[in-house]
Amino acid sequence: MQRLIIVSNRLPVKVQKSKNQFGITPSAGGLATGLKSYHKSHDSVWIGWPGISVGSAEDENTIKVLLEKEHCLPVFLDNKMIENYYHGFSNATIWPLFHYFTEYTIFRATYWRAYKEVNLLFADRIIKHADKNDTVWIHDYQLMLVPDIIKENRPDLRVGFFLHIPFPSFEVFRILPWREQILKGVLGSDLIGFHTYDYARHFISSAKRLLGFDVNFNQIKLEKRHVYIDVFPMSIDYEKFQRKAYEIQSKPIQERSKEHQDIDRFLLGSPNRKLILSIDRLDYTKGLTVRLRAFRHFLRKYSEYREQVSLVLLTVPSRVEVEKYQSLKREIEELVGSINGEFGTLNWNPIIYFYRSLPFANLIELYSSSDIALLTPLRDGMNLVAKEFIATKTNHKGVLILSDMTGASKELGEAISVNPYNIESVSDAIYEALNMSDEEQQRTISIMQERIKRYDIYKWASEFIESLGKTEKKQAEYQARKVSDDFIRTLKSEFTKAQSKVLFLDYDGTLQKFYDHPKAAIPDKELYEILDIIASVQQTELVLISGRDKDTFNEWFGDQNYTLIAEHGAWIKQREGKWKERKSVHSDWKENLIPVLESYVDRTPGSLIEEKTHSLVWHYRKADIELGALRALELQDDISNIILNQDLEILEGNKVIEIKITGINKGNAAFDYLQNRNFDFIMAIGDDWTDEYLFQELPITSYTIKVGTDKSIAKYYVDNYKDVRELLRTLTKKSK
Ligand code: GDG
Repeated sequence: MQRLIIVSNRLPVKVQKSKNQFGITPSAGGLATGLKSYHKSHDSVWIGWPGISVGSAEDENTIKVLLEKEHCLPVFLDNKMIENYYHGFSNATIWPLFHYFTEYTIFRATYWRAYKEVNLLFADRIIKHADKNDTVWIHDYQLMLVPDIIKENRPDLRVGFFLHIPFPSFEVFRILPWREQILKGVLGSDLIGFHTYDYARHFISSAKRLLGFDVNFNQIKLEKRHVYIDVFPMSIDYEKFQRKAYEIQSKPIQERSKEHQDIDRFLLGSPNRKLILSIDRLDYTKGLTVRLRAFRHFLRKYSEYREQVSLVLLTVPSRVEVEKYQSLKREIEELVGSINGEFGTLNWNPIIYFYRSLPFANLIELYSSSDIALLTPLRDGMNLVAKEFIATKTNHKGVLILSDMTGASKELGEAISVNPYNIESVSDAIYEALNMSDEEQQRTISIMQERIKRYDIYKWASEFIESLGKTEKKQAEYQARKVSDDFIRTLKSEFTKAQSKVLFLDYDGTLQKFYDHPKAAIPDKELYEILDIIASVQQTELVLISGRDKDTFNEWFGDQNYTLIAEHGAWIKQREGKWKERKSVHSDWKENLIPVLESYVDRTPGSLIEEKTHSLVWHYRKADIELGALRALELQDDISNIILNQDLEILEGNKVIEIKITGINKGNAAFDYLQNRNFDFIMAIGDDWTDEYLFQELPITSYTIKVGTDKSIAKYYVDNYKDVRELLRTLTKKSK
């Protein structure tokens, strides 16, 4: 049975030591809750750091046994690793950079080394533990190298990755000195999930620009497989929050907790009292100081609300070892003191400040008693607090003020949306929230509740796992047609047996790799050797069939013993023969088109024009990848009008746009070639879609092979030009 292996930096349970005894308590975190049902039903295991450093093997063993009952497997980290991998690379490099706090980002080689080391440790634990074909779901920014290590060592495992924080724009991501390694690490996955479309498109853009991969909608095309990118906005256990809110509110006042009674007493202290709630981990990304300044501005601007409104500021201790977090705490406390000092009275504190974590029940009491939630992070991957606040509003009364820099703002469009940096607009939003009619509150809360209820944490988890399953089916289709050792053996035996054989081979991308400039793709010694051997086999015709111009082809292969078909079939040179034009044409049409193409070269740095007898080609392989693709579309649109009624057509190749005479393609060139000849072995290999014409025209019994992972009508696939060379070499190798 396929199992699910969940991997995150921290396990869903906490290990603690008291009175020399280890004990475990479940963690109430969203991820742990959401995956609980999977964790139980799929005989799954959760791999992660138990949150405690122990010195002895004996202690480690005790913890291991304790965790086994919870289906958890610990990865033990020593203090040095925690310092450099966790506080260092994860929280002082990736965390600030991915949240756009470049000025807080620390780049240190020791951090990077520890990150690699710990990622290897996690991967090693997974690899050793996983059974064949298990599914592995890796979480978050601490483990971005793990997917690739797993894929390299255990290609049988299905790997999913989810990033819980934002993925920054390419312009920010490119700052990271280890950017390529991080991207490559994550791309080891079959499916990569993000909270929002923006994060997904930033990731895709970085993969395209930094690693040069082609992208088709939400698929990144790696050489050997496709990686799927999708959006799964994480949610909460809606029922759990709502149930607890009902339970708390239905209790008679005298039976409520002491904290809840304190809140009740405070609200009843004055007839129109309102409570604004702010809950976050104490983190600079949450925008706590700007939020406090906005609240101060509100009290100054709308002074009639003094003594009517209090802000409950719950900040949860986080990363207390990091200096930045300590100084932020001091700054917040100074601001709270200064605001309370400026406006407070004997009966009223504008800000009620807590620096601690509250038990779940107290948290729900706060949510359900508050009138407004003021959540204004400067950047936040999602922000689950916003969804939790909405879920507890059982009477449909309450207003959410939400920063438009959070992932949650994409889903909660009915909230009052603010730019957290704009103090004036945040303070006006507080005013607007205080004056919102009951009907409007009811309307907006109900809509948001419906949405969160429908796509709750269980749905989120199951959608991800389901999508991961689907990626496997798509990959399987390609893998099933991949050239295998068995197939090569059959091919070789058919080739040897055959009396009369022909091989149609494309050049660029098939026999040779792509270069920035087409002229640079000169055939190398190894290639000549392979081709010469094939051409020398008795009763064998080798046909190089390419979009290349005839002069270049002639220069490279004119003296060789092969047939050459150039310019997609416009020219043919039989072996030892002369070049013949298959369709003679005038070339006046080029005069009109060259200036158009030149204007594209001027506006697209790195692009260039190539002139062939029957066509004009605009190459953009060296141009900025996104600008090139955009201009390619623009160019096709521009030219389609000019070439109307001119017997011309547009071909879109691999990073090229070619305008050529119609009625000529590799398919009809090969078809003509086969006329009046009798071959009992036909093979064709090609990499781009101009080769599809060729595959299509060949007799059904031919062996057609596609290079790369794109869709094709060819019967078989190989990964790259190196595999093609290897295949050709094997075909002609003498059997021992
Ligand atoms: C990261 C991303 C993304 C808070 N105070 C108490 C308490 N909490 C709970 C809340 C909520 C969770 O902590 C906080 O989640 P957030 O989503 O708001 O923020 P991060 O911790 O920064 O989480 C974030 C998230 O991952 C998930 O992908 O949304 O963007 O930064 O569940 O309820 N829980 C208890 N007492 C408290 O005092 N019991």
